[in-house]
Amino acid sequence: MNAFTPAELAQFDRDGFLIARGLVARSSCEAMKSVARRHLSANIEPLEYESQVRYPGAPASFDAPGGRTVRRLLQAYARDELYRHWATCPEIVGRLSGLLGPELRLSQAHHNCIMTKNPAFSSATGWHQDIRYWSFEETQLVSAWFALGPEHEENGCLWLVPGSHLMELRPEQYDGDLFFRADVLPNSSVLEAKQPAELDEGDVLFFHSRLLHAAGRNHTDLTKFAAVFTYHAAENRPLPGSRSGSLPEIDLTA
Ligand SMILES: O=C(O)CCC(=O)C(=O)O
Repeated sequence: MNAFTPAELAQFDRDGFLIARGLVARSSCEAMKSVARRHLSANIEPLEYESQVRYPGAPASFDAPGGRTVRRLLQAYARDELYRHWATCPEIVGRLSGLLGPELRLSQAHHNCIMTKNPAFSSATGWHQDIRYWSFEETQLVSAWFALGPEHEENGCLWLVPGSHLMELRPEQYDGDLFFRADVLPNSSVLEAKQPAELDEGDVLFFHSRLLHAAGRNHTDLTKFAAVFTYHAAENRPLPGSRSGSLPEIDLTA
């Protein structure tokens, strides 16, 4: 069944995320990673480098140590049929319809990438809510994070604060780059509830665009790969003239 149960939908409403275990077959994960490795070795643009992410501790320039390490293969939807297939397949769209309604759109402007976390160099991602960087009429968007291999603390998995998508957070709780400050009260007590999103190959994490999340560095010998796509209801339109509205949306209405 390509749908969340009523209990799972209630869990998403409460926690702001859900993990669908084993949704993608191992062979498909391996095929998606092969495409990513091919695009990495051929340097197929558009790419985002560690020196461009502006995360705390990221290299300041291309020529700084780690500066030329690829962090994201951007525009995944346009890169390969395999990515298009998984971004729009019934297993994903059916579940998203329960969260966002039947008239779905995939945003090509946000996420829509293969996240790569390189063992030789990777910066940590600070606490943030994706919606603070995006411009839509409403804050109701959901991202699907496909683990293309195991994700755990050692290789830099995501950390989540359950229920934070429902919190009213004030502008002064963020720094100038819109990261949620971890070092000040009351933020530090909000972050006490954090938990790692440990995933196995083929698991898909669905999370709300207001959910506070962060991620660590990769301390293992293997690159970590994840495919990530963002969705919203057709009626929740990107604001004209914003980055969110800068690329055509993909209509997934059944
Ligand atoms: O670096 C990571 O693994 C997390 C990235 C992330 O949270 C984001 O792009 O919103």
